[in-house]
Amino acid sequence: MTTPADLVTPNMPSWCPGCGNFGIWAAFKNAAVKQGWDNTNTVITAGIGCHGHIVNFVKLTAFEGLHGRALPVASGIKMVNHRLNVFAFTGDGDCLSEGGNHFIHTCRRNHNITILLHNNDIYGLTTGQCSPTSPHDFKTGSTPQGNPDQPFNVLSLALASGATFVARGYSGDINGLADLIIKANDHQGVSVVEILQPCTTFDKTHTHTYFRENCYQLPPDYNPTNLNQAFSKAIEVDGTKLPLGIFYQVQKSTAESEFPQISSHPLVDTPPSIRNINDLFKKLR
Ligand SMILES: Cc1ncc(C[n+]2csc(CCOP(=O)(O)OP(=O)(O)O)c2C)c(N)n1
Ligand code: SF4
Repeated sequence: MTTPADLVTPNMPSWCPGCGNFGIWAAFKNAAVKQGWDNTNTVITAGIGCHGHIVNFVKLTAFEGLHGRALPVASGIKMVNHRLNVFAFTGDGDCLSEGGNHFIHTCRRNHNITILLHNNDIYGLTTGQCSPTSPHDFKTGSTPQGNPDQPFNVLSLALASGATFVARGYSGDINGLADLIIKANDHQGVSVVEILQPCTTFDKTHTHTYFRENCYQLPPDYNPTNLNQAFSKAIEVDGTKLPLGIFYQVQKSTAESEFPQISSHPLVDTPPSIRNINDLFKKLR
């Protein structure tokens, strides 16, 4: 059993007032309490950015990797001990700029990890430059005359890369987001949860009011096993409307189940053995 007190650290969040990271933090902790995630069964990783500070505010075993490296660290942990729940907290800059290559291959390989992609359409920590999800023409510190580039669509990129669970939540809907995080973690395979969040300091357009007015839930009769429909919904252009929920979910073999060395038991349970590898080196020379 995990109680809210078990997750408390001595550090107070350093995020700006109203930042969407507060909602993601609350939703994750609620999910952890509900599911009993603690240091015996769960590890979190993060990249560099305001989002990555979350590792300081949740008392779980954590590793904050280099910029863009939240996902390879998470998949490495899962490969070594697949008994653990592994969450990767990453940002739109972290995951899709420096970490873009890792993102597509983590999805393709179907590592059984949960990716929580904080999408605030901007580089928050470095004071508000354009990110790969900043809209075209968006004015930021690095694009005072408007963003000349087109943004990635996170969900269709995840779908095209082979992710087996693709969802979108909103940081201001704490209960809905906690529920989505639990479903993503229950999924066997890679789960991508794009979380829409405002950066209250550097983006005066995508505010909580904007998200509240424009987000809506996918209808109850939506079929998440249909890839074509998932793509259509992901790229849907209906004014500024943004669907939330599970866009796609199918079952496929995970990366961890594909390796005979670890499919039956975690690598950490394999005792180290000393072998003479001189013959092997001679063969390779
Ligand atoms: C290799 C490298 N390049 C650039 C940086 C500078 N840097 C730190 S955080 C960041 C962007 C973070 O944006 P995002 O991932 O969207 O996170 P946010 O701060 O918005 O949560 C950048 C470019 C860095 N730390 N390392
Ligand atoms: S700069 Fe933006 S993303 Fe970073 S803490 Fe402040 S509001 Fe949040």
